[in-house]
Amino acid sequence: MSLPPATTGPATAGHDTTGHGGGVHAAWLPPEAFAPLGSRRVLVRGDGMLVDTVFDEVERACAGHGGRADRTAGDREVDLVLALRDAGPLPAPAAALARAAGAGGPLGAEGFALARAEGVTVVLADAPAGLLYGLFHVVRLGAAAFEGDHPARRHAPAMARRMLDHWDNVDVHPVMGQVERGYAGGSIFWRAGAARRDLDRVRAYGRLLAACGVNAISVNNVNVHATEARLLTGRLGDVAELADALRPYGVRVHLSVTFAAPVVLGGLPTADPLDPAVRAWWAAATRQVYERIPDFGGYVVKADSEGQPGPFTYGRDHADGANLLAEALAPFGGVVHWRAFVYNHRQDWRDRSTDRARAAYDHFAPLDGRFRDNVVVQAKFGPIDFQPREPVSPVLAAMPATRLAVEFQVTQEYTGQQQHVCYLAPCWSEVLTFAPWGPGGPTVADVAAGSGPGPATGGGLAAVANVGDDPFWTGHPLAQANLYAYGRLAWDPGLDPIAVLDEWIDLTFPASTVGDPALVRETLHAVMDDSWRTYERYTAPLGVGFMVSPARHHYGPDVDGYEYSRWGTYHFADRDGVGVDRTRATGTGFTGQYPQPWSQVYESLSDCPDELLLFFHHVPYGHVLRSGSTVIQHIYDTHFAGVQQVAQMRQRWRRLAGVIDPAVHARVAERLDEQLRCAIEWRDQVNTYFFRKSGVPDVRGRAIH
Ligand code: GCV
Repeated sequence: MSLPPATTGPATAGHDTTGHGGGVHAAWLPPEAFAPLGSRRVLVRGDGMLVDTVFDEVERACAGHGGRADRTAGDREVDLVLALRDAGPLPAPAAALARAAGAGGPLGAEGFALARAEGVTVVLADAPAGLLYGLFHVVRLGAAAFEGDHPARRHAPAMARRMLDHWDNVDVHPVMGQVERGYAGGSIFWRAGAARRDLDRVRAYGRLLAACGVNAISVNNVNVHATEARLLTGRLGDVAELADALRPYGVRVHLSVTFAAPVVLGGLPTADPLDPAVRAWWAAATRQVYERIPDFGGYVVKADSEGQPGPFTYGRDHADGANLLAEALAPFGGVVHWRAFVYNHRQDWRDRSTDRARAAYDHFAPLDGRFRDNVVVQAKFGPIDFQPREPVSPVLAAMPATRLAVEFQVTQEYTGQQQHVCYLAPCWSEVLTFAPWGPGGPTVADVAAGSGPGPATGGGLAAVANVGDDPFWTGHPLAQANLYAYGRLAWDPGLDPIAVLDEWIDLTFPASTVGDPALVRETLHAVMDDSWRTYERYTAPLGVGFMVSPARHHYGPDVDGYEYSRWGTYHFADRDGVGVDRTRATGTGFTGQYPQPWSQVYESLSDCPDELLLFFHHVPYGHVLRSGSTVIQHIYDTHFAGVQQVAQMRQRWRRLAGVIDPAVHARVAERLDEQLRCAIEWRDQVNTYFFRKSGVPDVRGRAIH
């Protein structure tokens, strides 16, 4: 197998605006990150495609850093052994260490154990994927992997499936472009109706994904248009090529399909899920997919949502629809990810009874227990739509007999569109560690992992991807950290997001490549640690959400942008107050979708957490928050503070000039200028809007227009 370029190789021709002299930024796998491993004597033992990948990685690292890579056990001394448990005898003392590491039962399909004693580090796995993850763990540990003794420690992913959904279109969509909600250039898979066939780049992507723990991707947009529909049949070869490129990194390919496929591709008069001809069509189409891609992951479906076809057309429900596809996939071990993002997007803003937040629960909770085992109901983390702050979706606590996946958005649609620094791992960590049945009980991560209160196996995590053909992968170089952190939290949701950021910093900015490693670390923490909360401060206040500009595709402020639109109404501000009454007592009743204690906490004006107050309650501007501030003063204060923080971020970043790669520095500096401009616009529009509505002056007398 040939490895993708380490950092700036031939695959990247035409992408070079990085100043690296040849291509795509290496992200968290620069050659220098392999120095500790590559300068050692390494033995790789075992067979299989992924073990070959491990060996190739080791061989290349050793070639670059003076070490030695072996595949056969001899009498030669070794520093590191990466071995499958059944790979045959190992040299002492690795053999004894491997016995210790392996004690305690099977390590699983992706797990590994690591131990170190007498100057030898051993990574042991039962299956090739485990060895691959073990290798990248050693890379992450860096020099520490070869220092002192390490008692045997077992590692295994919390979630079996750790997936990224690309919203990439094959054709350039007239409104949404090549990548829907893409902020990093074009697609790495498709260009203007054709497969790009830049398979080196795809392999490099697979390698990055394996190194952070992602093991599945869906390669096209959930809004499936005419050309994209054909990926399932006539253009399956394009998907197979991607699957071939990603397989050596343990990444399985999934496909978004249209529910209307039997009609639009098969020429049938109906796509009714209970129609025998429709079932036969899906069975045959799916069989052909598996003939071509034997390890195909399955389908992703957005049905009866924002204009996509679905079972409602035939008077059927989502369980009927999902089970149809699941039945076709079952013989091959595939799964269908059926999205719970279903709501009425043709609402009348005058109608106060319709609440978009209620929709997913209202549609799906009654169907609990009706889905086949290989259906994963995929719910966005919050009840609305990836806002910077939302409560956890009540669907996640309402379907104990259904496999549930939590969906995040790594692409920053509502969080600054990769123009703004917004490190999202703290947000995801809050969601994953949230306990829907009360503190101390099972968490959202437990539900996704299958260790929640119900009998269902977990559906894992899914997230909308943020990469494109941009030389930095993600447009904003610091947005790479979001992709890395997503994979790491899917592997272990208990990780501290700031510790994950440290991992990313160590890998992406190895000490040997920067002028002042301590300054780099300190600056990146100063700029990134709190950047999600900073973003929250200068945008929509107190959980109200959605004050974004529709005209600019959800970028920048427009307080009333969605207030009178068919997509839903979000803040209800008038001269007296602001917020959405979602209580049972006087509002839409949404609080009743939560189990206790949250149902009561959110219902109660005094117990509701400040950051979600306006999501659940309509309150007067003078309402005193738990923080002691009034709502109106909080709006003013946070907006002034948010802008100040962005100005400080920009100031801090300037100190890295000449210390890090100039291309990275310049790109981030340019985006921080834009972030400051945009934050000022947010501050002034939001503050002015609420000042004009309420007539309440800022107690600190700052400029409001
Ligand atoms: C792919 C939001 C986005 C849409 C997206 C949709 C979804 O509404 O703005 O672009 O469509 O979510 O998640 O399906």
